[in-house]
Amino acid sequence: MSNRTFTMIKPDATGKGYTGAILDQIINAGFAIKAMKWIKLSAEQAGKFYEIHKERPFYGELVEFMSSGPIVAAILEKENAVADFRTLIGATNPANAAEGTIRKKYAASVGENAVHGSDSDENAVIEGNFFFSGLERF
Ligand code: RTP
Ligand code: MG
Repeated sequence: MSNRTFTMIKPDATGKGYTGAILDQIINAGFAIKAMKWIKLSAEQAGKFYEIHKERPFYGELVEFMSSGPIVAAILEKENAVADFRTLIGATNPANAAEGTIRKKYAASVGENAVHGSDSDENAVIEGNFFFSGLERF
């Protein structure tokens, strides 16, 4: 069990002005920010990040959405980071997300669901390496 995960605040949430509130909730839940950047992905970059989903029916929509506006990408540290962060963000579909979770509070739909959280320790490392060089993290 690793102590790091990777997150993105997605374009729906940055566009609605929720970035500060979401970062606040993440920090208040005990996660330390070990790297962070504000960037806009090209469709090609978003497609590469989500390559694992390329056979899924929503892939095209997902790539278009994730390249539609700025995102915040970050590496987070906490004990049991991957599982605890997924609990903090709630179910993929905000309609099914628990009360108080980030997706319940800030997400509009299953497609535009405010935040990403890595689903395994292995993917947390892969995803963090996609966005950050060794110089940009500690
Ligand atoms: P994420 O990777 O963003 O943290 O979300 P997740 O693990 O909860 O969900 P995942 O199955 O990995 O799906 C990745 C993202 O694809 C979009 N999606 N759209 N239209 C749909 O039915 C659908 N299903 C998934 C969501 O933005 C989801 O977060
Ligand atoms: Mg996922």
